[in-house]
This record gives sequence, structure tokens and C-alpha cells, in this order.
Amino acid sequence: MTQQDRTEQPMAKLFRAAIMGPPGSGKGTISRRIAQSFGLQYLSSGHYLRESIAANTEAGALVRTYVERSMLVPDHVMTRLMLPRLEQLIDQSWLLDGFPRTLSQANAMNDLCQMDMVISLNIPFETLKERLSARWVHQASGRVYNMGFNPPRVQGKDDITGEPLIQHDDDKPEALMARLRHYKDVAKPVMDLYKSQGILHSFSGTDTDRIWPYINSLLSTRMHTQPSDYVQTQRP
Ligand code: G5P
Ligand code: MG
Repeated sequence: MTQQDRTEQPMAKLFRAAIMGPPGSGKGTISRRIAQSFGLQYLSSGHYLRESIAANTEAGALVRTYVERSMLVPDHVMTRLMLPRLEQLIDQSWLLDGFPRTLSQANAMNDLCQMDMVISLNIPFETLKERLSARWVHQASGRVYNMGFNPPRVQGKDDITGEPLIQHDDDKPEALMARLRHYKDVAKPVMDLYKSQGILHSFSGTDTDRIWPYINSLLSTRMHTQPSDYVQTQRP
């Protein structure tokens, strides 16, 4: 294909979305379904933070002090972790899980690009408590299991690698309460911002499998039935 062919060929418009919700609300579970169904790149802030902790760098040691106490990692650390990754995906559609989480992070994102959609999950507190205490993860990949909802094929082992699953310190009860309380205070101004931009879509319920069809349908409508909205000429 020549350069001219490439510049004249129409391509799907980029689609940028984020998913917000308290700890355990199903951001990771739903994000993976969205990424798989709609072919979006998936970026999870929690996963990158755990990766940086596992790398044992100076930055990772700093991050660990916040994550282990279930506190938000400072905004400048988060934007330094996430924005360069987004800059690298300048020509791709993506879905962000867990970022932006504060107003300052949302403003930094706005300076980089305008998002098309923000999905907010509104899940009752009791449901969150039950879920997180049953959650186990595969440390290296970030794959998440739930002993009731989404158990591994072999108890205590990752489905793909067979390696042992672990439970995060921040899923233990005391840490969990603090995370849930703090989430509400910090999320409100972020949601207000996206509401004012007309891109916030909230979903309430206790079951991911019941919420998912509504999210799936919203995204299908946005991405498939209005193709003229999503066509642009590729940059030279
Ligand atoms: P994370 O990793 O982003 P959280 O605390 O926001 O962590 P978490 O815990 O990852 O969120 P989730 O992704 O919303 O939860 O939910 P999930 O993992 O999909 O589902 C939770 C569990 O419930 C799973 O076991 C799943 O299988 C199960 N489940 C899902 N649906 C159902 C259902 O319908 N029924 C049942 N029974 N089970 C279900 O961030 C970690 C830390 O990093 C820092 C913070 O310190 C944070 O605490 N951090 C940031 N700090 C500052 N700014 C940011 N932007 C930051 N991002 C991360
Ligand atoms: Mg998650």
C-alpha cells in the first residue's frame, strides 16, 4: 500500500473510554469483556502499579507504601505512570480502568485528549464487601478470580500458567472499608466533570452479568450503528 493509499483510506475514528467505580465494583471484569468484544486496548492503573511494585525499583517502593495502605497514589506519580502509555497509543482506541480517579488526574487527561465515554459502576456497599473478600489474583498477569463468581479451574492456581494465586493486602477487611469511604469523596468531582461534558453513563446493580448487557448495548450502538460518526481520514 502506498503512502497516498494510506492517507486516503478512511479508518474507524478512535474511541477513548474510561471505567470508574469503587473497589470491587467490577471495573476489571467488565473492562476485559469490553476490550474483548470491541477490540479496545485495555489499560489498568492498578495493574501498572502492581507491576511497578514487583519491579522493585525506587518508584515501585514508593508506590508500595500507598497501595499497601489502600491510599491513593499521588497524582503526579499516577500521571507519570499513565500518560506516557496513552501517548504511545495515540493512533489506537483504548479503555482505561481506574484512571483518572481524581479531579487533578482527570484534568491532566483532558489536556492530553478528550474522552468519548466514561462508564460509572454504582454497586451497593454490602455487595462490594462480599466480593472483595473472595477475590484472588495471579500476580504476574493481573488475572482476577472470585471463588464464587469466577473460580479458577484448579483451586488456588492460575488457569493459564498454573502458578499460585494470591490475595492482595488491600482486599483485607480493614483496608477495604477505608478504600470504599475514600472512593466516594474523591470520585464525586470527577463524575461531575464528565457529567458536565455529557459523556458519563452510570450503571447500578448487584450483578455484573446483569449490568453487562446494558453496557454492551450502549457500546454497540455507539460503535456500530452510527458509522458516520466514527469515520475520519487518517492523518498523513
Ligand atoms: P485497583 O487495582 O484499580 P480498585 O480498588 O479500584 O483496585 P479493584 O479492587 O481492582 O478496584 P474492580 O476492578 O472494580 O476492583 O473489580 P473486579 O476486580 O472486576 O471485581 C472484583 C471481584 O468481584 C473479582 O473477584 C470479580 O471476579 C468479582 N465479581 C465481579 N462481578 C461479580 C458479580 O457480579 N458477582 C460476584 N459474586 N462477583 C463478581 O487499584 C489498587 C490500588 O492502586 C492505587 C490505589 O492505592 C488502589 O487502592 N490506584 C490509584 N491511586 C491513585 N490514582 C489512581 N488512578 C489509582 N489507580 C489505582
Ligand atoms: Mg481492578
